[in-house]
Amino acid sequence: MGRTQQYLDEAARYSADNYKPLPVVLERGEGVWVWDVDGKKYLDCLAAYSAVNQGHLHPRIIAAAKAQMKKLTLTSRAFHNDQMGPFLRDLCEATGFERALPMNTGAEAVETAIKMVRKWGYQVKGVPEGRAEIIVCENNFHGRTTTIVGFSSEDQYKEGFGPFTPGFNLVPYGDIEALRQAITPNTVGFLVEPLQGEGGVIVPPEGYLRAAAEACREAGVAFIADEIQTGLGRTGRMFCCDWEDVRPDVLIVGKALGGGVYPVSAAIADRSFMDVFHPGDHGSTFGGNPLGAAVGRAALQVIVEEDLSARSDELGSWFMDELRAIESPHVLEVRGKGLMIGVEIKKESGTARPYCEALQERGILAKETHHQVIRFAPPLTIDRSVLKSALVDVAEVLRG
Ligand code: IF1
Repeated sequence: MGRTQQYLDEAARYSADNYKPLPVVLERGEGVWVWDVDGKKYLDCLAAYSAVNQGHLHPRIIAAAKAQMKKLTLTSRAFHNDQMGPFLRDLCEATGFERALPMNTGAEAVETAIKMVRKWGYQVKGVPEGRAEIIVCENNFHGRTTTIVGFSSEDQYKEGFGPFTPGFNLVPYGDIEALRQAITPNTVGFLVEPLQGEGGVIVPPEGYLRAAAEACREAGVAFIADEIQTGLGRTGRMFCCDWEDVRPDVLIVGKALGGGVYPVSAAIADRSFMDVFHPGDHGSTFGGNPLGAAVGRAALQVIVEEDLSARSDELGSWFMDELRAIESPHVLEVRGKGLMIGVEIKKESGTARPYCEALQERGILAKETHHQVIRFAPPLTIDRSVLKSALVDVAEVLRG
């Protein structure tokens, strides 16, 4: 184990016990590769849960970060800076919306969207003060704040953290009738992942997003797309909603918006929603800071100019076909979109964790989600040749 064990012991001694990482200690990354402290090389098939779509240390993003670090990194929003405006212009142009509110983590952008549609509900839709309802889906994952975990259907995410924020109703994911039934005159929003990541890489039925957006439009309910994990090329389109030509009322982005270098997120909407915010209503110390803005611009440019969505679409569908062709007694289903892929292990074959540990032994880092699913989500810059050679190991592990 060499130096690895030292680091594992130190983390065990000093870190809160809030994760169960694979026993690998990484010290360097480049592109789709990462190296541990003992010099072992791994193919990164998690990409920090889709926060590293552009690959580790993308030269353009690092260069932008280094250049900005020599100038100015943080002013707070008490003053303007010369990076935020250009970043938000690029972000609005890339997404086709009028305005963006920059935050840092995904959860902060989700909270921003919740506050936005509630205030819109009261001030524009006319919902009685304090009565706003937001519909969310079972198996959702939108972050870890107490408001957000309060509407999770995963007991562990809630246990011991109450009391929770009222005004959220759960419906089954993918069930359009259930959504229609759940809408009341006080419903202000429907918050949904266009493809559920943490929930186990759950792809909704074809047409669900379109029908849900239509139901929301008919009822004057904001369709809020959480594209923090599915966005920015991950599923083979710029945004997963693009697969069904759905334009959400509120778009939430994060993770890869920071290019794997810096936390950058945003809630994005037209003025009809965004203009409920007035000076002092909402914000954060780091939101819109010049370093994050410079990094965010470069991160966006890389996704657009290297056409990472097309790579994800082409390589993802090929990789899923190859995974499906593996004759394995343990695989129940291969599913996903683009390079957001889940391989579900049959319960009689145990959980996904041992398969991830076996992959680690072979130099492939993948992570299980919801016990039974191995998630494959490498950086979108990956070459087919690298996926092809990884398939040999994946096939052997799955046939094991
Ligand atoms: C953890 C999960 C993934 C997200 C979506 C909002 C957020 C996330 C769709 C919040 C964050 C991260 C959080 C991290 C592990 C990872 C994760 F397993 F937790 F659910 F990706 F699937 N919306 N997902 O996926 O963004 O505040 O973290 O920046 O909390 O363990 P954040």
